[in-house]
Amino acid sequence: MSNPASVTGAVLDCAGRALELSRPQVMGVINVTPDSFSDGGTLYAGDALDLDLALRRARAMVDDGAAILDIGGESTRPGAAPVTPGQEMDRVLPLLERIAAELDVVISVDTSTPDLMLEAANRGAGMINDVRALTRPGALAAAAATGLPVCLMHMQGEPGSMQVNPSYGDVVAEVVAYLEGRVAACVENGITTRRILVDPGFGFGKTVAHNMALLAGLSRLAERGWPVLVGLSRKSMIGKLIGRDVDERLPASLALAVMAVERGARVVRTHDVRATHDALAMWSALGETITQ
Ligand code: 7PJ
Repeated sequence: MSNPASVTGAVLDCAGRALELSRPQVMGVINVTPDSFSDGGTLYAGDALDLDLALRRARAMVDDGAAILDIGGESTRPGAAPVTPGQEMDRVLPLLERIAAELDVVISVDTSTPDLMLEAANRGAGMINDVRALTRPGALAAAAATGLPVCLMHMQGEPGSMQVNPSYGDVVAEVVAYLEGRVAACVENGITTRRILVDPGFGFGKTVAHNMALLAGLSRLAERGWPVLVGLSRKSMIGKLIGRDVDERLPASLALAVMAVERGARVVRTHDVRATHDALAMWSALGETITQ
């Protein structure tokens, strides 16, 4: 499990759906929050989530090539209002049920809340994506009980304050060591490495320099053998580096996605599924051409 070849051939069992990781896959972001940073509120009519609109958005992402849809009901944007477990479940579960009933796709739930992990698994989720890497009390046990694959993300600090003064010695080494520790905690709790993905957590308690060092050194994480997921789509590092507003960050996001895949990432989390799918399809096509 510690060489990249094991990732190349990896297939994740996501509640009976096989997720093939021999080529990079696209995870489409669906935020059911009134306040997420790049698309918050776009699925809302006033205070209420427009389920039909959200389902149309989900269907379009599947048609555009998303292998996974990631539904999140908590905004982790610094300064976002905290959400209670009950609110989070009320936001996520109705849409999850509709998608599970109507679309053929792996549904990931972007949550740190143990009760939501369990309930989502009962209603058709195929993956758990936790930006807190199962550190909330009860999260390891809940994720283990679901039997689903889990994505463990690195974050320094907590969302509210993580961007205040992020600091590292060797950021790549520290992120790899942290994720190693979380993988070990998972294994101790009965989550086998075949169910684990890891994510360096771009933008979560990191300066632009930290993010770029992590991207440049991403292969050091990929070499550990766990499938690597990355979220770079529209992130503020792009704004800081080249001065683009959030709705002007697609070209830079595509470049970052390809650079990440080149360094071993196998799942790319994005708001822009069609464009990201096409960019990664070109990457895969070149690989196939070279090996012919
Ligand atoms: C990430 C995420 C990420 C994973 C968010 C945003 C902020 N989950 N959830 N990785 N980002 N695994 O979409 O920009 O980078 S929320």
